[in-house]
Amino acid sequence: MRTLRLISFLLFYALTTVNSHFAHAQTSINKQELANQVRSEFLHAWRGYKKYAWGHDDLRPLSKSYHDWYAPESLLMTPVDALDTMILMGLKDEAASTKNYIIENLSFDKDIYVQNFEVTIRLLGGLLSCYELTNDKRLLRLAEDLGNRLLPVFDSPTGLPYRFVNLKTGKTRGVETNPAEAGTLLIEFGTLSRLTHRPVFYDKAKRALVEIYNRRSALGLVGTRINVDTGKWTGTDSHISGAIDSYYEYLLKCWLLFKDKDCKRMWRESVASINKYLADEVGTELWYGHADMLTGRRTSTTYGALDAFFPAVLALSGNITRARELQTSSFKMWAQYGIEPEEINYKTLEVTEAAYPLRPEIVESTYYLYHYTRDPEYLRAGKRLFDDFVKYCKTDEAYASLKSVVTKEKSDSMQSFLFAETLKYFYLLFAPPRTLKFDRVIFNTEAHPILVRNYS
Ligand code: DMJ
Repeated sequence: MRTLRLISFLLFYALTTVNSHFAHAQTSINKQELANQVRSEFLHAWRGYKKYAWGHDDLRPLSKSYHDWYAPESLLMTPVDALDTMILMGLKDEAASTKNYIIENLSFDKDIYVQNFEVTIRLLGGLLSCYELTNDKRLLRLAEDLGNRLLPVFDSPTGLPYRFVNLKTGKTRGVETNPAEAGTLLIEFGTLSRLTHRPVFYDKAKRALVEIYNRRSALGLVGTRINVDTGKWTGTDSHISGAIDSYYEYLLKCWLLFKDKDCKRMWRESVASINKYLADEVGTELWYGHADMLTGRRTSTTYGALDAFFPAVLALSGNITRARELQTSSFKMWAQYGIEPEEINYKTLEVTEAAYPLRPEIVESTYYLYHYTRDPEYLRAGKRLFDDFVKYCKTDEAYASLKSVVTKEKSDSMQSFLFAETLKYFYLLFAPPRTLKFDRVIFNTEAHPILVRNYS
């Protein structure tokens, strides 16, 4: 009885915390004004990047210096990731000069080992999206050159990709990978195939996705780590969080983008297993935790900023009810400290990883849910997220990650997905729907929109 009372009290406390943080029942939302505010925050961060880090991968916002992933070389991560957002925001001059800078300065002829997954979602995805938005063939040529240089990753005994490849020599490294890195390539490689009429890109990336799926357990779950040479799992923890997340996203999206029936079947079977073994109903709340892929035994009750992509995927798949329920839980995670931590234990609400690296996923899901439901609740929640985001992460000349959402102490990092994703999804949430026809594109996992075509 005492336990029951305690649970009811905790539930009541949790609900009132979320409700009071996100309660704006009477607040009227001026979408145009909010869209303008997002655009001006984009420019604030972009100016900081240009002033202190121009030509480099990322800005270090506190030390006002820069960071290159493969120093001393730069792959222009921030300009390439930011360009399609500038175009969508109508920042014509900035977009034109950034595009020219990329075309004149971006070269992949470099003796460096790059991480295939990150380079694919940020650079290949960014270049392809900007090619489709501008029709500038030079962007497609850059994308094809990059695609050619990445192809050797797939030359493994299993067809699963190695994690790193040398852009000049084609040598590979990184024999241990995960479903997200192996299975988040087909939107980009598949689009490159369609645009260059070279099936090799589609075929290799699709095989990688299928090879992960083929190794699912009898319960239909995948693990966290897998050996590329042997195809054996080396980590059997199953979840929808980092290292697996976008594998599921691409099963669904590749069905919708390419009308690929294998992807449809793989998505449908996979989501049934996720909902059976990973979903966790706690009182009235819906969460997704961790379980062992072989036994289905619950391994942890954690959920985090990365998991918050899943309401968007559920909504895109047509399951609005479940998407809404899970989004309520994501908002609760955000409300506790007024900004979300990387991970919490949803049973105890204890923060298990306190950082906030400017992640977009909760905003992405808010945008999808608003698109599908037109429920003003999501606009009001989006405004709350945006106000908190500005309040805690803005610096005098840019934006900074948080070391801890509890103390709000900042850290010296501003990843390029701030421009590609976080600010793009905020903008699209408030901007008029004509800014980007939602039904005519599929976003890659870095929020680069790719046109849905009538593929044969
Ligand atoms: C991005 O690079 C992509 O969204 C990826 O799928 C997950 N992590 C970051 C953003 O949080």
